[in-house]
Amino acid sequence: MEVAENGGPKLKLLGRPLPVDNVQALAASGDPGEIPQRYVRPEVMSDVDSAGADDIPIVDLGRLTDLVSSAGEAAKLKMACEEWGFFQLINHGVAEEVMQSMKVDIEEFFQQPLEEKEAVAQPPGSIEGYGEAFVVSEDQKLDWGDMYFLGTRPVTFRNMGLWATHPPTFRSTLDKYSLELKKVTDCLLGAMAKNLGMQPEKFLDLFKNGVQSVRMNYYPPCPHHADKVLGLSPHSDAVGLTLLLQVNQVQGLQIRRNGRWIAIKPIPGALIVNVGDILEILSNGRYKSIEHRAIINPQNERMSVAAFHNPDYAVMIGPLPELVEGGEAQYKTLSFDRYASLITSSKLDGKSLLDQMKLTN
Ligand SMILES: O=C(O)CCC(=O)C(=O)O
Repeated sequence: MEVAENGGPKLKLLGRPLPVDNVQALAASGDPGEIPQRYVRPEVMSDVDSAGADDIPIVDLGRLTDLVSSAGEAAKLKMACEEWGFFQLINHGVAEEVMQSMKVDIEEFFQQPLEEKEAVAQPPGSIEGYGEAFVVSEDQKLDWGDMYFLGTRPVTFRNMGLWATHPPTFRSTLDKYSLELKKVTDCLLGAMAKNLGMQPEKFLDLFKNGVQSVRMNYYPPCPHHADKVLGLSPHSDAVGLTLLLQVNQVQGLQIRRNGRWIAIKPIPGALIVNVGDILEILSNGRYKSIEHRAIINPQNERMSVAAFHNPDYAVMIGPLPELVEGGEAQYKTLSFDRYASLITSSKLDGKSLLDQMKLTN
């Protein structure tokens, strides 16, 4: 286990990016009619399904935790995790002020001049801080977006030198937001455990001291070539559970379903939840971690905040014995360290990490 500057165990870093141009600055300064070839992705408009978005499941957390309505809502959650891997979570109980402050502070952070944001730039070889993710080779295609990635929980994992001091409320806002999302995540994990036929406490224990990290995404508009660039390449999340906040009302998230890309239309105030690779593995494939990507709007910037939740680093990443049920394990079992090292040098590339974990290969 690596040790951080503050003495706590060090955040496992997902990818060690090579330095590339800042996309917000590039979009603001370059000739909008011309974009560097490294951003041009001919595949963006293939396999797009313009219908389908309205079918995405909606789960009501208030109903899920209410004795009278919980059975019906749990059935919706089960269907969402087994058949979609994605759902919108309404009535989640996170106070409107907490959500609103997070949105305002992150907008203000990204609006600062580049030099100010670079005060919290990724140190060389680290994904934490402001910069880009998953750039691992000099000739790889690049995403039309910047990000600001921080470890948020447990608090001993925080690298406070990389927590912005402007806007001045940023640190306390992120602290409150991360705590609220951890509570929502625990609630969902408890309900998922019941749906899987497990003791909620046993399942929650796996995640009790797990790391939460937050990725704040900024996607500049691309007036002439929005149909040729991608804000975030197709990937499934290598983590346990992700909760995504749409910062402004510009759409861009798409999920891959039946071979087609379908758009998610965020419900105002909802959180978008997705099952990550680790939950797919722990559940021995009963829950699905789905590929998704972010597309770019020609006129408007877009921002989102993804909060990733992982099990404790001491937990072995593999199918839980009680969920193999005398059948066959579909995935390998690895220590968290070995699992993290599979991720470390791989760029976002469809489901390649899960494919490496599958035993049927
Ligand atoms: O911006 C989005 O909608 C998607 C973000 C995402 O998938 C991520 O940060 O991993």
